[in-house]
Amino acid sequence: MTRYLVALTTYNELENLPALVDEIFRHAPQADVLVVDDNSPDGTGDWVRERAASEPRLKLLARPGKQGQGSAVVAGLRYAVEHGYDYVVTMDADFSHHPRYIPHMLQGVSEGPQAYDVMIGSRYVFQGRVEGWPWRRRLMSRAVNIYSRLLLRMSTRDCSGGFRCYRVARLAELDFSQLISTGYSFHEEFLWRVVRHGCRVGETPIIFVDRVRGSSKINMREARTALRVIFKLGLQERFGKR
Ligand SMILES: Nc1nc2c(ncn2[C@@H]2O[C@H](COP(=O)(O)OP(=O)(O)OP(=O)(O)O)[C@@H](O)[C@H]2O)c(=O)[nH]1
Ligand SMILES: [Mg+2]
Repeated sequence: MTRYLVALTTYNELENLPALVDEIFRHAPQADVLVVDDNSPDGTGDWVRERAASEPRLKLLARPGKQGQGSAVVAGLRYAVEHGYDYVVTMDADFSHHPRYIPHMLQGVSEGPQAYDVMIGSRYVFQGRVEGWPWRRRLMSRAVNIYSRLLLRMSTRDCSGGFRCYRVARLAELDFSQLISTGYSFHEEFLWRVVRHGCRVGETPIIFVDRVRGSSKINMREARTALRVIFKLGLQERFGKR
């Protein structure tokens, strides 16, 4: 039997998570849902624990404190490898990544001889877009994508989004300990590593909607760190050993 995992990263997402988990099960009833929570002060982890008591498809990976979104995604990917899943979807838990796209993303990595190893829910391909962001945020995201594509020599349109679906057998071939990102540059770095490893990457359009509930966890310090890490990887891309 094919096994699917949807891995969510949460830090204070109690306002979003209950409805999101229901919606994921509505669109992907065959999947398990893993919540990687960093001891959210708002009790997100406690809610998962309670709900998981009556919902065997729901799992909690509780970490002691906030360790960054990137490291939480890695924990979800490792969980998929270690627990024998075939496909894993990673997504934010603030409804910016809508579960209605999951079936199509899974199709992209599982069906036909042309199946991809990685399928990206992409804001920046035809028919994809962002809704609800002020122009400065849009510009920043576009600029970060151009920056990463140039430095890391990647052709993917959306390198910074975290809505992705992976074929777990390919993930199992990778050495996660090589990753240097713990924060937001994880998405660019991991994509760069899977492409270098020879994975086939596809993109399918999504409409990304700014969060309606809860607050953003991104800040200028983390954003600056992300740019620095991508620059460092860019040097490795140009001058480093393969
Ligand atoms: N486990 C864990 N999850 C995190 C951490 N930081 C952010 N997250 C979660 O990762 C997802 C993305 O974070 P957001 O705050 O939405 O960041 P963003 O999407 O880049 O920014 P916005 O568009 O402003 O919402 C959300 O589900 C967060 O709750 C962290 O340190 N640990
Ligand atoms: Mg968000």
